[in-house]
Parts: sequence; C-alpha cells; structure tokens
Amino acid sequence: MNLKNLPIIVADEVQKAIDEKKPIVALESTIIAHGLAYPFNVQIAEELENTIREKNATPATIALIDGIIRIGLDKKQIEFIATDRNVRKTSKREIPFVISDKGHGATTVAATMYCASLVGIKVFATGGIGGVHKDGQNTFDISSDLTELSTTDVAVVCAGAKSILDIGLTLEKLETLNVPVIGYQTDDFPAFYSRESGFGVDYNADSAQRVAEIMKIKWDLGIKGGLLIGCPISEEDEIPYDTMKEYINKALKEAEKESIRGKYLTPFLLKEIHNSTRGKSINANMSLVKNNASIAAEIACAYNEL
Ligand code: PSU
Ligand code: MN
Repeated sequence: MNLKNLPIIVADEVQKAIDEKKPIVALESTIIAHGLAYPFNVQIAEELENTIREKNATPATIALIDGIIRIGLDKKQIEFIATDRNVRKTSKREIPFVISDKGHGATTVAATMYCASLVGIKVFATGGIGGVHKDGQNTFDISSDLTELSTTDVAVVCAGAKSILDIGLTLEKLETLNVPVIGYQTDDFPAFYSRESGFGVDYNADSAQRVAEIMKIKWDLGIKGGLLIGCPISEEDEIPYDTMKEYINKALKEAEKESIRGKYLTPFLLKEIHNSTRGKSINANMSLVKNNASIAAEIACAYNEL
C-alpha cells in the first residue's frame, strides 16, 4: 500500500529500522491507556521499549494522536496516551472515526496489528489478547482481536489470555479461524497471571528461531493471517489461578450488576481486578509484558535472519 497522503507518521527511529531492514517489534497502546493505571502505565511503556532495544530490535508503540496514526511514540506522546482522558479505546473498525474526528485513540491488539502491517512490521508484543468472553456463546462477545489474527500477517507474542475470558472457547475460535497457537517452551496455553490454563496447545516451540521458521513457512505459502505465541509468566511472579479466580469472579459479578457491555467490558474488568488485588496483580502484569517484549525481540531478530 502507498502510505503517501495517508494520515500516518512513522517515527524517525522506526523509519530508519524499516529502511535498513532491521528487526522491529510493535507495541499496543490500549494497555497504556486502559490496561494499567498511571504511573505504572508510563513506566511499563518505557521499560518495554528499553527491553526491546537491549535485545537489538526497534520498538514501535502505536497509537492515534490528533487524528494521525503514529508508528512509534516519543516520551511526551506516551505520557499523553497514559494520562489524557479523551483517548478512546480504538479497535480496527474505529480507526476511521478517530481520524475523522482528529481525535486520540489507544489501539487494541486488532488495531495495532493492522497498523503494524501497514508498514511491514511482522512481530508484536502485548500482555493478554482479547478473546471469547464467558457466556460468549450467548452474548456473542468475542474480541475482534481473534478476527484480526485470522487475516493480518503479524505474529502476536502474549502471555495467553486472562481468565476473565473463556479460554477453552477462545482456543476453539482460534482453531476455526485458522490461527496457529504456539506455546513458547510450554505445552499449556498460559493464563496471563498464571503459567497454565489447563488447556493444551498443539505446538510447543523451544526457541525464537523455531517460531521464526514457522512464520516464514506460513507466509511463504501464502497462508494469510497471524500467529499467536503464548509465553508463560516467570515462576517467581506468577499468581496462582485459585488466588485470581476469586477476584475475577467478583469483577464479573460487578460488571453484570452495572450492565457493562461491549468495548467497555474488558477495561472495566481489568480495573476492577487491579483495584481489588490492590496492585498485587500489577507487578505480575509488568513482569509478563516485559518477558513477552523480550521474546518478541528475539523472534523479530531470528525472523530477520531467515
Ligand atoms: N486483555 C488484557 N489486557 C488488555 C486487553 C485485553 O488482559 O489490556 C486489551 C487489549 O488491547 C485487547 C483489548 O486488544 O483489550 C480487547 O478488547 P475487547 O475485548 O473489547 O475486544
Ligand atoms: Mn468485546
């Protein structure tokens, strides 16, 4: 696609990496605006970028500011996304509206994947993906992150999905959508705060090189869409599933009581959980995203060498 005349600005650092064909890792901004509270969100956004640079790749945090898609943010822009109350949660279908309003948008996994693909970025690190919500078979609340994974050629490195979701249904949906799900050095799909969800993955990759090889074969064959790589949180930062279950159930009940639906549900549940664990979950959250960023950088470097 010719990006000239489109409302897209690529940061100098990212453009340089594109021109020199260096590895790049995309980062989303919903996690900054609606996933973690200030000041942890600014701290984590900067730590993620540094983690990626230390691993010899270039970070590209993606957001919409003043109606322009920004591929790569500077410190001031990250601070803005982290604190401004007019920053809207923006999934792929909302991008045109935010641009038309000259507004600000924090991009979800789906929107970030799409924006990354516009400039040819192949690897993206996040915390947890959206998926099929509990009772999704009745409410149809299924994140468009899954749809995007089936169509856009970007590998998404995550810590699995939070158990605010129905992880079993999420994995079934990913199978239907032809999305390869890879456990990174694990046979079990991770559950964000916890290393295991109890649901197995079909493929366990033992190295970044192996993941890169699968990506290349898939795309060389013209098999469209992304790949999902699930990386378990470190043992020392893990919160056991049973501990989290109580907080998650409380959050789900609260959401039902307040009739929270649609795009507001995920941010509501995240906020409830962070409040009720009084920050206990924040340490885990920061640890796992950094781990994902580090693995994503290794994958981007390995893919670049093929
Ligand atoms: N899950 C998390 N943390 C998050 C999100 C999901 O554990 O921050 C964010 C991501 O940006 C994801 C979005 O793409 O929420 C999914 O929202 P929805 O369920 O409305 O599709
Ligand atoms: Mn939803």
